Amino acid sequence: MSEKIERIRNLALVAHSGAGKTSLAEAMLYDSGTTKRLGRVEDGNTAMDFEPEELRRTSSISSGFHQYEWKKHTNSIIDTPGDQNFFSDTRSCLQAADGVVVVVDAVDGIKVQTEQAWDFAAEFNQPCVIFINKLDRERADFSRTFQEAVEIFKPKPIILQLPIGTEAEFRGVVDLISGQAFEYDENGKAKKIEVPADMKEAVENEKENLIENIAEADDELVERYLEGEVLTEQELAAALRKGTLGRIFVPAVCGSATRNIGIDLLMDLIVDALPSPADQGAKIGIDPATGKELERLPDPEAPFSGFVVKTLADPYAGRLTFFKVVSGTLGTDGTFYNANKETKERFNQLLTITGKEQKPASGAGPGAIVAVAKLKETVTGDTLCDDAAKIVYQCVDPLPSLISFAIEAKSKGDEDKIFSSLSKLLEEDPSLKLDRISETKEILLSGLGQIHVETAIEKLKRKFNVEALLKTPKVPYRETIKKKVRVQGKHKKQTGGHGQYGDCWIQMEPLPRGQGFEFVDAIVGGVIPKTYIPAVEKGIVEASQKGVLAGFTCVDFKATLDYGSFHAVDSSEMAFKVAGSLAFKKACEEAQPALLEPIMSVTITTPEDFMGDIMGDLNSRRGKVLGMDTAGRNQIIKAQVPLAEFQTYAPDLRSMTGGRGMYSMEFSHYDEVPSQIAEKIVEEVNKNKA
Ligand SMILES: Nc1nc2c(ncn2[C@@H]2O[C@H](COP(=O)(O)OP(=O)(O)OP(=O)(O)O)[C@@H](O)[C@H]2O)c(=O)[nH]1
Ligand SMILES: [Mg+2]
Repeated sequence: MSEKIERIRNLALVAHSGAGKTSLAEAMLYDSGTTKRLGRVEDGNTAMDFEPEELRRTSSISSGFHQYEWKKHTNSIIDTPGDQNFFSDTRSCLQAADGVVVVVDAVDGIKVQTEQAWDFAAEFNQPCVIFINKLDRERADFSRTFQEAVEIFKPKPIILQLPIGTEAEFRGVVDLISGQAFEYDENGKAKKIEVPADMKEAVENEKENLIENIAEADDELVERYLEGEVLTEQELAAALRKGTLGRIFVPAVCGSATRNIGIDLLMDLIVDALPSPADQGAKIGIDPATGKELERLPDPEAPFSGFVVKTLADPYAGRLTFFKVVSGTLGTDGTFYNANKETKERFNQLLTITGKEQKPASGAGPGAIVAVAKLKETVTGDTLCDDAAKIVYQCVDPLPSLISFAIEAKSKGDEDKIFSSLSKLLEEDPSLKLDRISETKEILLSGLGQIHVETAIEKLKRKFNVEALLKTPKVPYRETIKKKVRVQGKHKKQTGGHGQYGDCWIQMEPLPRGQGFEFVDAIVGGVIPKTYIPAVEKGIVEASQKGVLAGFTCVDFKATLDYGSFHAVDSSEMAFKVAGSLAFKKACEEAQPALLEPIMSVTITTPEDFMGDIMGDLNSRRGKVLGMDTAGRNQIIKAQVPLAEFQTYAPDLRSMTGGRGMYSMEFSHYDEVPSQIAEKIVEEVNKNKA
């Protein structure tokens, strides 16, 4: 393997929204000389946040990519969004990283989203380092924050530095291993200083702890340490790297992104302790021909393979596809095979992404994150490979959606354009979903949160110049019956000439929930000729599309056709269909019709503090709590809640918990609406109809 691969670092920055990832990326790019000025998120001039929707919110909505050189290493930053609304992109792009920098906010502490991002890194088995940020801010607290990290995170964080000064006086750090102290000027330039006298004792103590922790990565080192031997800086550095790569511990450093303090040392740590693509070893895939496992080493001479982590949809420039090269080497143009779509794709220009810009790349080997434009069929999650050495890598699925809105065109006639443009946006963001609901005749746009869906509509307007309106969707209620009845449906018409005659008796009875519809032919003695029996069933099925209560589909009933009569001349399929539908309506009216509503299974994760509020709120939403569990310092509530009460949960939970609560949900079953509420719904629907 070439020397070059060892000099690549692909690092993702993860944390909850506002922890300072974009600011940190900005400082790294500036300190490495990649950019000429230090932008600020508030001023909308950072390298990583540039989409209008990001500038307006002063928050990242999509992962940004950039490179910098540091100590002869090529470092690719992936600045992920920390807002749960955009977490699907965070998780997808994280797959391209070899190591992760978890930014921990020294003021607000560790929010649930930081924990979730930590779990993503664990899912991909990625080595991590921690950057404790915002130490210059009022109410920042280094020890409290580190303690919190130790309580929450596994593998255990170990501290490599101590801060010099607090809040506005924060000005530098002491590196525990070397025992050196650094103070920073306004430009992020470090100056070596004496360790402040009042810190000497703390530095000594922490250093002892640290060496003990680091030595754990290496049995031989532990032994020598216990025998009282002094370990060299080189030995400690090697053990630090080994322990980080092996996910035995997570080294933590500290600083301030916006004051540009400690960033150079973090960049050193990234080079020293985070893996190169070569350290990650072989990646496992599947041979599409045999379904057997295959391995690909990050070898530039091996056949090309890579996987797509992100797609951008541009109405003019077309699609931009971001992928990570796993094996082999690509030239500036060429052809590769999409193993998921089983098709070849051509590209004319390999691109490197530097924030907003794309620059021509001269080639790409293992570990490179690059992009190409205008692929025809490739989407996020696909594997690209050499035609002669096919392989499919398993990529993560988009996160499941949590909230839906009915979508309508603002101007009549724009409907087609909205749907064609939206389907392009869906390529860019596979966690958005578009569904046509037959019960309500609505088109639903679903996403991870209200802000997610609203942002999609903003993008639709900006990128495709078409405006859509979002409405709370209608609940897809259904109807059913609760009693067994037997009725006659008779259709008889004598309008001169040929008449119409159909006569059937049916028994209608409830079926267990979820069983749908069952038809039983119990006719004996040919009282209704065989040819007319399917017509009766058809009449019932068609009529059941509009229930008798409020016109919702009627389900979960059994209709048994047991008797009837016919007329040799006037009977027809049509007449028996009408008879079937008359029988259905009559039966429903007599069989105690009831309204059904969809019930969702939900799992809510929240810090303990908000439990009371959340339980009270669930109660007011007619929720049934099924169980509670503790996960670390979070509580997990499992409940079932009617969809009708849960459609706006995403923003409500956000405001109830200050963004610290999270939930997931999926459809569970249909259940009867309590009668008082059902009455109101029926009244409302029938009023609107009138
Ligand atoms: N005082 C101080 N402010 C900081 C620091 N780092 C970030 N900030 C501020 O915190 C806010 C959020 O910073 P961002 O860099 O946008 O945070 P982020 O993690 O990228 O957030 P998302 O993109 O929403 O996930 C901005 O107003 C920054 O100026 C810091 O070290 N010190
Ligand atoms: Mg950001």
